[in-house]
Amino acid sequence: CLLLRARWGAAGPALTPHPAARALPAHSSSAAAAPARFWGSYRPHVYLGMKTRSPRAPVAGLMWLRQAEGEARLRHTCEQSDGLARYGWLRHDGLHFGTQEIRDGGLRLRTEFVKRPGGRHGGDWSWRVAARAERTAGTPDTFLSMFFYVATDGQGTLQPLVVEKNHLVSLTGTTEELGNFTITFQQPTREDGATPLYASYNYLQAKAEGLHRLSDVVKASLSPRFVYAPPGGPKRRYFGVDTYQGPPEGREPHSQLLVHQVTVALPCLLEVVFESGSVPERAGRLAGEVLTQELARHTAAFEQRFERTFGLAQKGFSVQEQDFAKAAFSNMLGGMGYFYGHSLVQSPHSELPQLYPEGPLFTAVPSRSFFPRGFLWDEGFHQLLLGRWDPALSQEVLAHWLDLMNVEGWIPREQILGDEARSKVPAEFVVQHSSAGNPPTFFLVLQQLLSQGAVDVPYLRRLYPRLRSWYNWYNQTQAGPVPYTFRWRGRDQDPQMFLNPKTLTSGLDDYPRASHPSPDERHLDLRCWMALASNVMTKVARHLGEPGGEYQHMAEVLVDNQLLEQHHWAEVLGTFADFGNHTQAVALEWERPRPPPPGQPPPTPRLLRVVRKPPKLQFVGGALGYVSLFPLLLQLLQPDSPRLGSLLADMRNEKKLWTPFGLRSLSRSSPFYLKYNTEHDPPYWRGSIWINVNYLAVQALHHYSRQEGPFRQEAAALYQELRANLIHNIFRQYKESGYLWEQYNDSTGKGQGCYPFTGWSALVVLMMAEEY
Ligand code: 6A9
Repeated sequence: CLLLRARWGAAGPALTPHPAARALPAHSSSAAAAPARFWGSYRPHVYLGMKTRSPRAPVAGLMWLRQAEGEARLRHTCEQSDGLARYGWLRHDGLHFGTQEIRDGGLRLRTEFVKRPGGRHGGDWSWRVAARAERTAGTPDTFLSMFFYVATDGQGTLQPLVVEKNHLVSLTGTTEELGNFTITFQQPTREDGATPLYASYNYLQAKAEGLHRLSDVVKASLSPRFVYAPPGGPKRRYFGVDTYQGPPEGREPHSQLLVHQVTVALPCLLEVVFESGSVPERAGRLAGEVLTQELARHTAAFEQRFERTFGLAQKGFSVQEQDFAKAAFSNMLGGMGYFYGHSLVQSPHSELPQLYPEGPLFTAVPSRSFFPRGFLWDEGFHQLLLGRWDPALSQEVLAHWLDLMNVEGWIPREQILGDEARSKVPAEFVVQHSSAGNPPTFFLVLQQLLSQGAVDVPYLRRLYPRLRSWYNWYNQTQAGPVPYTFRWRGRDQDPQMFLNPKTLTSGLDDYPRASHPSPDERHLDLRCWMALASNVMTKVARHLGEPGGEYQHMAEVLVDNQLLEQHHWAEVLGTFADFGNHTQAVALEWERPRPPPPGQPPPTPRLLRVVRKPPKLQFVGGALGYVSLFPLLLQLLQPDSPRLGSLLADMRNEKKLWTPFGLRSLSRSSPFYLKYNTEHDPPYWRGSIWINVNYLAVQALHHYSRQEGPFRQEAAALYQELRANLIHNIFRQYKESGYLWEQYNDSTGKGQGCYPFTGWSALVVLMMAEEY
């Protein structure tokens, strides 16, 4: 309904694109300009899918159904509620191939793809899907349906070639950017790839409202009237795609959908071959033995490049640990998506949310199931990992993000572009506010790329005007009450509804801040981010031979340890802290409802905040945790600063931040530790272990262990211990649960929040490699 209410209006500044030339030249993602990246597994939200990097790309995908279960549980989009024991890319090089393993109950799927360059439209690719039943006692004699589909997204045509009524053997198609192509569904075989396998076929041709409705269309068309009758075997009924009535009246069909359903006994092997019409000549079809060889060749190259890049074998990690690291890395890279569409933006100049200018985004995503879309500060961390593997890729991602900037220098924090992305997000979370920031972690990426010597000057020159505006946006709109201090805008309204009003923009959501949001606040983490930003802008300006005096000045002031202490060192608390209108004497209590007027039902009681002692301007007590560590995390403290010693002590203290699994987000001694924020809002950044911040900690400890100073030994010891704890626990959780997680429990180390959550946790690879 938000979408319906959105309307085009006089485009205020919030909706006006940034005037600088785009960081990405026009058509830079096209098949002509970047053929090697044209096709990819750029649909992270489905278990297996491919599309091209174009606005209205046709898509290919896989669904499956375990027929023996007797009910229609169709698998398609990555859903936690599917309860899969594991899934994720085990190997993926971002360009040529990927290998994924999926375990669904007793079913084991191996999905692989390989691309082959050629022609003018991004070349060919093939899929191989091998399925088998795990040999565990009690596994029913499974037979399985796999649904391979191709769908258009508002442009292009598909022509099926159907034999024997129901058997789609191939299809031809045409789209704007692919020209003509053919897709062939190879005969199913046993796992050896040679012995043909009996199969039943079903076929569906349908119109769908859009790509976000494909599961619905297939589900709605399923009928149990089909019979699978292998020679000599029992006859069994199964669900097959049958007919589809079409979208509800009045909804324009946007997608043309073709589905090839194959029903087979396990084990089996299926291949799908995409051939581009402009490939002049082929040295044999990319299937069977040829496909096997190509997979082997790319896998071998991956293994070598991984070791060259991260050196984990050389560091003595076991094969099992290396496999874990390869899976973490591959799922990050293989989980990249290409999105296209509008954000929905609320600006102070308009009454209702409005459509932001349309644009593309090529980005990694935090989680293929729960958050399959771009998040600004998450992405900086993702690219710290991917930039080691492929700096050109990270530069392209950065450019995509910066091209989403408006004239004010703002970039929306959460990118929900296109119908598929939007269909995964509850309406109240869709709207982005043009006054809302998020930590500018792309400066971490730039810093790293610069130190790798991996940034080319023309690229940086195109980025520069946008970087300047971005920097200015933070500097001006998030300025604090006193010069050289900063304040996150957009804290929760209605403070009485929360134990502590959240600060979503900081990325640390419910981390405790001043109890009473006010313009007097100074936020320590933001100040430290600005020090980093100023420092990197200085380097960028220098690299380009541009005058960077203003940045250098800011960098010097913000890194000045005396001024930092003046603004943020709380002597009474013995730590760095935020400053604001604050009281620690707050609690949530049930409202005592007033007796209702006669004949009326009693009102539902609400849980409200009571303030036992009035707030006053002071340093924010009771909040020791990640925020307090920021001057250390971003390496602003001088190596001989006594404050460094005290932060190290707080870190190592088990009553405060230390756990055997990593640093907890909030001190165990804080009154907010593991506290609910409302009746329904469980603690988030109030104790659990988050890997992005732990990565910064490990990186900073490594830095301080190499600086002459009184705390060098201590930093070195903590570095070793913290690194080992994090690696061991994330590895153990992966082994036990099959996944990387959003966060980890600070008393058990168990993964929690959503899964698989590769973003952030995959930084474990850099910790293993000791690449900082
Ligand atoms: C909720 C509802 C299925 C919260 O990883 C992304 C972000 C981080 O940037 C942030 O620091 N996560 C962290 O505190 C997840 C945020 C999800 C908000 C939208 C939509 C889910 O729909």
